[in-house]
Amino acid sequence: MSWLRAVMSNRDKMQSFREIGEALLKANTIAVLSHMRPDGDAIGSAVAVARVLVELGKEVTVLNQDGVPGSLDFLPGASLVKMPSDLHAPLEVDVTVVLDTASEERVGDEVWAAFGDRGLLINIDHHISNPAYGDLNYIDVKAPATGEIVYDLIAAMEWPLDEVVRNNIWAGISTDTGSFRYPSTTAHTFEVGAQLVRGGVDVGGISQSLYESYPLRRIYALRELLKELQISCEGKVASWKLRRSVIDEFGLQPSDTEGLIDVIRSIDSVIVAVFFEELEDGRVRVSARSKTPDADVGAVCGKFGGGGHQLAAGTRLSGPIDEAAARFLESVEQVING
Ligand SMILES: [Mn+2]
Repeated sequence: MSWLRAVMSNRDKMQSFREIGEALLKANTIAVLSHMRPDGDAIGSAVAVARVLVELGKEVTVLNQDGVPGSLDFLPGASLVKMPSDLHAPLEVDVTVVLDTASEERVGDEVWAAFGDRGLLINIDHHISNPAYGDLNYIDVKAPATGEIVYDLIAAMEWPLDEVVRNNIWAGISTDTGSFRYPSTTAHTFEVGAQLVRGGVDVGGISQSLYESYPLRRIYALRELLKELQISCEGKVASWKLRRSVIDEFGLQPSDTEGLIDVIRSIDSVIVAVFFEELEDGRVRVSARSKTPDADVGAVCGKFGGGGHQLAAGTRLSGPIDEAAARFLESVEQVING
């Protein structure tokens, strides 16, 4: 299995927190990156790392191809995150840290094109499909969020954990664990959470901003999606399609539909939930969620050139959306039927 090989080789190539920490301390200029269409963990871990490095006296540039989505711009320090178009000169740094990003491609071409010199590449992540593309790598596939790894790095180095850092790490862990609910959540996750809360985290405020502050258009999108609900494989597979017409009608932003897949994943008989989204270029973005490692959606997405974890993965397919969905669902049903 390719992901297993990737994990084995990851282990060979893994560095310690100390080695990564020392490399960061030696640098003067540092770029901090995370994946395109960023989620709470991508933004939270990038802002947390950037903030610590600023406090250590480093000159830090945080870049994201799509910038901070509106749903996350309440996070303290979110304004640190720039888009490639905000830069006026090629970026030349001693070290580039890539967080929460399974492959170099997921950073995005526009970000890489902004560099004159990216220096030493440090790759910190928790995706099982990560091939350890950095010069230095820390990949912990058991960590439920990159934010948790960032916490452990900061703790190991005894770096300052100020309010901005604490709140951003909390947001990353909270979003990637479904509010400390997913099976990837460990005792250590709660210990990290406890330390963060002890230091001071606005638990209620962040939860409200993350989970109870949706724009109305998200609910309109949900109404349209419910009309598209498709149940197959004797109730074990649920899927829906977000069509371009709906995206245009309600002016949906990519982050508006983040997490809506959980609505169909929560159906009792469902093992695998799949979300198909028609992209502007006619391609189809696929997000898949599984309730059991036996129905490995990471492997299914891998077959289609994507990646992720056993329980959460994604890929992109060529359109049209109905044909793409049929092709993908056939593979899902094969995995479920063994
Ligand atoms: Mn993550």
